Amino acid sequence: DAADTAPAIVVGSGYGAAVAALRLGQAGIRTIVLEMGRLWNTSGPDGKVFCATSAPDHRSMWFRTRTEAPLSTFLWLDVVNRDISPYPGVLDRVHFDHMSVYVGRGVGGGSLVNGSMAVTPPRSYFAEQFPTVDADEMYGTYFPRARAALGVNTVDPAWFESTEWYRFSRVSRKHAEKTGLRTTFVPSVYDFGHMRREAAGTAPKSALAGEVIYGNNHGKRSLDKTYLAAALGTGNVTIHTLEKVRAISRAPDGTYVLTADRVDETGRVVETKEYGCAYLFLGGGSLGTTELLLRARETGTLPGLDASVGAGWGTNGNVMLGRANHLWDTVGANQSTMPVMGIDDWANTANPVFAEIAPLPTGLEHWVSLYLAITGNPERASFSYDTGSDRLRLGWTAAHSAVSVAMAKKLFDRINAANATIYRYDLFGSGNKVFADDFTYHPLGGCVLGRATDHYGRVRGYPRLYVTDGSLVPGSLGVNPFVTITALAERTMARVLAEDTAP
Ligand code: FAE
Repeated sequence: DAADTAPAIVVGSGYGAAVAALRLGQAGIRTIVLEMGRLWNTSGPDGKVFCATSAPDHRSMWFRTRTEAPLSTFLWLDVVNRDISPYPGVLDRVHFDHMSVYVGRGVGGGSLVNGSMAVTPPRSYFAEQFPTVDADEMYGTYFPRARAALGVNTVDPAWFESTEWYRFSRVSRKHAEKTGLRTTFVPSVYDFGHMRREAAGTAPKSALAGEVIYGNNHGKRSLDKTYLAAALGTGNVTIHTLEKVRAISRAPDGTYVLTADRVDETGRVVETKEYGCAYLFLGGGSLGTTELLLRARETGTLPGLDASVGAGWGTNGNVMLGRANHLWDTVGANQSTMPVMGIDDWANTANPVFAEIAPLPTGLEHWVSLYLAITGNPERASFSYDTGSDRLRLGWTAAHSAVSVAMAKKLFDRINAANATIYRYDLFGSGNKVFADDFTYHPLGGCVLGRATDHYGRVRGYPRLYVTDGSLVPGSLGVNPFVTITALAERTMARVLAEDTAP
């Protein structure tokens, strides 16, 4: 078969990939996007695109026979997970030896499953993580550009104070204030206008119906509705779904050659395709992009890749935990799935933590305050490529996670002491686990900016090969990552289109 060729190819369709696709399309460059997940635009038997979180079916997870939700138990009962039939579902949990990584699968990548929190990092910490990036330019141009294109909005404070749907946040705020800690509102890409209509009963419920990790049927401005819709609107971008790029090599003329497996809905490979392009943009996310480049280096198809490919990976210090409230501190049976508030103790340089006040929508009062803590864990790990199994191994250890736990514990011990409360022991499996330190929502690094690439995401040693996603971030951001990933991709694309594609 003749290879399918285009001037530009983008691997993946998450944040970094979507920015690349839009800006290439606008520049008049014909672009093919290759995404291993499906397009989420058709209704299932229940009339909905995505399944309910409380009754997950085949659509929930990526080729599984049982769901693997982050909170596995409640009152120690395995009431959360369900048997399902294998299917290219929207949420994947990728297991390494001591760390599991949740990622979105489908057109839109992580935007389909995430909590919509659209946070810009504190400038001083951004500058620390990216010493060679012009912070003036980021905060003056690229962060605002990213927020506008993503459709970031904020909850109306008056509505927040009055609605039952955010009682859980107000209770946690009260406890933080009693501890002498600062809380802050967190912007979102969930449409708060829609959410208020949900609450009023005039729009179909999504955030107020428990929907989030297996997709939102309404209200969320995921990438398929923002960047990717605009990319398709240029007429220059085509998206191929259920195609997983397996290998990258370079032809003698310097163009890139990709091998992609197309799977059907049972996961069977039905076709192996070849693609060719002059410009190749990798947006498969921290795991996806790192895997492609490590395999290319180790199998010798791109042997000149930098030795740092695979290094500089971290979890953004993620730890999840629950606190048990007093009987009078009810958190409400009704909880919006979209977090809008965080406890911000990042300025505490001895123990920086930014803790998202997370919902636990069960439809019942349970007195649990749940948090996703982002800790300033300085530990980093590397990926290696295992030739025998053709898989990545990750050097992250339990000792690395223990650093995140110690930081979260320091903060929440203070909160518990100030409020005479205790932790919940029943949420993360049978072992009375308090701190869920074995998974992350925020995989970052693997092809770090300025190390594996130049300071703009151009892969070292390979002209016209670029990284545009979370693998550029050196393991920690201090806040939820997608706004930063989007803004860095905007910066890369502005530079590349100005300098590398000129005739
Ligand atoms: P990503 O969005 O992961 O996209 C990569 C895409 O590439 C995926 O669609 C893959 O299927 C596809 N892909 C990978 N490998 C291949 C291949 N070989 N061939 C073809 N396609 C491939 O990458 N972040 C926030 O800022 N705020 C939040 O509230 C938030 N909540 C989260 C909640 C959950 C449950 C999860 C899982 C994540 C959350 N995140 C949140 C993290 C955020 O979604 C993540 O940082 C970004 O999605 C990463 O963007 P990338 O462009 O790096």
